[in-house]
Amino acid sequence: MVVAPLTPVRPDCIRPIGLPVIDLTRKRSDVVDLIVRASEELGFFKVVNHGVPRQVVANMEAEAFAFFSQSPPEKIKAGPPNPLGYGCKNIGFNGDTGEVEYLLLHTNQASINHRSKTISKDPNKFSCTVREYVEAVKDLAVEILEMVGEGLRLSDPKKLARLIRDGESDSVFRLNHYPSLISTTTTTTNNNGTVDKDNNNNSSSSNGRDMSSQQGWCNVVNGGGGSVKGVVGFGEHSDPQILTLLRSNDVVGLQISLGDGLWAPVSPDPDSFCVNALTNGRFISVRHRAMVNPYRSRLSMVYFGAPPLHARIAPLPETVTAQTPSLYRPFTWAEYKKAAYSLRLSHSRLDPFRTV
Ligand code: GA4
Repeated sequence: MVVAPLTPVRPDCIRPIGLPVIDLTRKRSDVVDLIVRASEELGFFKVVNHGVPRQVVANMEAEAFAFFSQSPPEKIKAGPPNPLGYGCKNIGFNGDTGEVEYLLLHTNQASINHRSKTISKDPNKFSCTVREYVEAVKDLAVEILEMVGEGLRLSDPKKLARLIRDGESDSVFRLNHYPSLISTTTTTTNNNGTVDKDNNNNSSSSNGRDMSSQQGWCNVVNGGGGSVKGVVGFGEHSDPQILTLLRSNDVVGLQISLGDGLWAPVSPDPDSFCVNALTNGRFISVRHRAMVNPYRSRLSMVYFGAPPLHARIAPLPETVTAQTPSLYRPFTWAEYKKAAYSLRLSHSRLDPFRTV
């Protein structure tokens, strides 16, 4: 079933802005202040000097590219995405689509070991690489959440971090591959197992379609100020989890929403991580999307830090005041996740739990 996009993409909607970049080797109290400010003002920031070893990142990237460069029948062995597994073009269960292929894994080690058997010809190497990467980014997520706890002056500043450190945490790890549109023959497989082939020849409409009339296409302003066609790889959404850490190769594509249909491009920096987090409306859970780069394939590796399924989620008492009353009723992570999967990508997932 093909469902029309909920939000039509408006033309010429790109506004470059300076995004906060936080050096984690600075004085801790400064870092805490910067994290709080960025989370309140934008709901998004980058971290550098984060301590995740370059080699760990490089190994993960190599495994990811090795997986995505396989033939469609090989990749399909790791699917279908229910929601874990290999997916192509279909996102979630409610008709969202995008020009992306992905691997979605649970961060639980037993699950990684099990999945690796259908993902790689060397499952031990793949699962070790994922384990090292996930452990390193989880440590970074814990460090950031501890600082969020300090910045929010929580009576127990480590409370948030403990939710994702928990052995039963429902955190997931996602590898997104956005094949380029031009100069190579891009062969992707949709979830029905059929093969889509695009023989690109240096023209953004080389496949004979009028791209501007296609779902998800819009005009974007390129670096030189001219207008080029853009295609959405992963549509506008906010992440349901507590904290997201995204690292991409040096290919532009990620954009964050500034509201009113304006989008700020995030410059790619393979040495940094992009971060977003949320709390009772005090911090913004930034809406974002990923565009396909016409010329180069983009790869993002995304860690989503989540609590255990049974964990009760309620606004932190410290964020609830007479002026800022509780916006949401308490719920378990399992309830929230179920609601999230019943909605479209662009829907507001917290709405079913709103009190005011
Ligand atoms: C967005 C964040 C994560 O990528 C994800 C996504 C999930 C999926 O791709 O299966 C969802 C999406 C994400 C939010 C709403 C639902 C669920 C697709 C979708 C339409 C893995 C997650 O946890 O939520």
